[in-house]
Amino acid sequence: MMYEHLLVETKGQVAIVTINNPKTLNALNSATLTELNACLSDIEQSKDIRVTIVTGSGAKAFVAGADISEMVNATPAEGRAMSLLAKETFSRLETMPQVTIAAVNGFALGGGCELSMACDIRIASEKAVFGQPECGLGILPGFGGTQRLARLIGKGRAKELIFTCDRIDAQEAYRIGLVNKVVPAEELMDACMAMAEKIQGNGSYAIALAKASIETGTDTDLANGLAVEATNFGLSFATHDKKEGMTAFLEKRKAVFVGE
Ligand code: DAK
Repeated sequence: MMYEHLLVETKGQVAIVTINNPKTLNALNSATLTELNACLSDIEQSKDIRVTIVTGSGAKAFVAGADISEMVNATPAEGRAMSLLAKETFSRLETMPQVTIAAVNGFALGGGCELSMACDIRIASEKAVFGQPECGLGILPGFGGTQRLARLIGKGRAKELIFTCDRIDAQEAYRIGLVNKVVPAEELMDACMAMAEKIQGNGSYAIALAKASIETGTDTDLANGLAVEATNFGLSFATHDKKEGMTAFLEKRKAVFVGE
């Protein structure tokens, strides 16, 4: 499928989705969000893709936020429509069975920071810059930032970042737990691919169940989260991969997983 605002490439079982709006530092307008949603929906259906890497085109920006020129004159109804579209798109990153990695190559501001937070894992170039500048524009984070940032780094730090609109560099983002890893800019995609390969070597059905358990569990209390885990754990016992993984261990060989 061809897109106007995205570049999509596959390398083996890894899909690389690049937001490609270079004139606006990859800002997210409605058309881009619509395409991203469609693209993720396709990937979600694919049995061949195990990991999706989301990144931004060029050396400067991951995504510099929602497109301010589109928002400036938007009506409340348009704002709501955009919010619903973004909610669907960002939630898809969390509910799709594939693992999602944000390769944060530069500015990840506002909606860009929020997009990275909707991914399962964030790997940042040392040139990456994070921030939630919305309150400086008279709005608040609206693509999940008030929720996902607080869950990732805690309420106190999330409030500080959102209220001050401070920008932080990759090392600070690492220190506060916003990103998983920081690497030199030129090594970013290799680092993401290396992690994708590690993930690919494990049972993808089990990973999907673990992802779903973590996502559901962090939105509920411990008792319910443990109940979800128990159900999914039981489900994994119905898979070929569970039998293969354990048999391979006992036979001292490498497991050959099929993803079911
Ligand atoms: N939108 C539109 N254009 C943008 C943009 C953006 N977010 N960010 C950059 N650009 C454009 C600039 O206007 C400029 O265009 P030209 O002047 O060349 O035509 C071009 O990209 C290059 O940017 P700069 O000239 O500014 O480059 P600098 O190196 O000087 O600065 C920067 C880079 C990233 C620090 C700066 O561009 C910047 O501060 N950008 C804006 C960052 C920002 O405030 N982002 C947050 C936007 S608020 C919603 C839910 C959520 C949201 C919205 C709606 N609903 C539920 C409806 C989310 C809101 C946000 O994300």
